[in-house]
Amino acid sequence: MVARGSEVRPSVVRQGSPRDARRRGGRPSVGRLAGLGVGGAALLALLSGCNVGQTFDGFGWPQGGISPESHRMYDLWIASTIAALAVGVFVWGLIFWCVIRYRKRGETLPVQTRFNIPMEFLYTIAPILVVAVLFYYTAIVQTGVNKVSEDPDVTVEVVAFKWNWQFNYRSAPNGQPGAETVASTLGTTEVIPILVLPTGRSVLFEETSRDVIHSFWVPELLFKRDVFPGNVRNVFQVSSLHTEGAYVGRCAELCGTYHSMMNFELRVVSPEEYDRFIAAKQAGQSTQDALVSIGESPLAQTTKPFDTRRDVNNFGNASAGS
Ligand SMILES: [Cu+2]
Repeated sequence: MVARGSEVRPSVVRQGSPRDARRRGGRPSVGRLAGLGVGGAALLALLSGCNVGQTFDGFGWPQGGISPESHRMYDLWIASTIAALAVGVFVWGLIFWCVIRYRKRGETLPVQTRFNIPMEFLYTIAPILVVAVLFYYTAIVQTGVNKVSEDPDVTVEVVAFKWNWQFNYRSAPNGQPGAETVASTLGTTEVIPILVLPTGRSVLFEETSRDVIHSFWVPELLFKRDVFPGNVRNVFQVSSLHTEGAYVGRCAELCGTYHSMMNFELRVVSPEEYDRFIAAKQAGQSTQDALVSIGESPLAQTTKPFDTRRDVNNFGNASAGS
């Protein structure tokens, strides 16, 4: 008679086998080592606290960012990565433990375990718990980052077009009485547009596109939002910017030939300098002159205009003119 798989009970499970002796003898098993690894990683994360991101170079993200929202997203990113690593180390441990512990030793089938209810319950519930915890914190951070107030300190209209940007400083958010553009900065082929913003004030970004879908992205904000043409007006807000400096901005949506060169610069200055910059713009100065008037560099520090390589040869001028 041929025995069914679940009925096979090879001799390896007998009491007093050499393996049992090893187990009792205190030599760490592979499973125990895997457990130690997971515990060690968790302990490392706990001990290192906020520095764990710094230790591992932000796990691929710019470290920290320049707004409270970016800090919250950064912390979520680091915590999620640590959770994923812990699960990964645990699973790798299990895999290697199985590979070594149950490697082929002869022609006898190992114990066939089926319908192990506690085990099946565990590997159904555990992933649901992991996803539920990640979802909970993601929902909290996302809601915070998407929060838009009625009365921001600064409102900027971001206008995207192939392949540049215009920034309109508005007196109030769109739709509110008296909302109008008080100053404007336009990027050109020769000049990178510089978006000047103050520290310590909330900033509302209102986005609109002249042609196709673009995406407004400042890596140091750890945030990007698509810019749509037509009636859709995407908005987002940062509650403050805390570090003065020059930060590159990019388009993060493939929008055409020069998409990769569609850059701008975010220049974060003190509130007093910002007020003087806007006043200078309103007095009729160019963006570059207004920047010089507040002691800032007139041209972008983090990127430069792209070479369009459009000259007479590109258009076959010789033949066109004949
Ligand atoms: Cu674009």
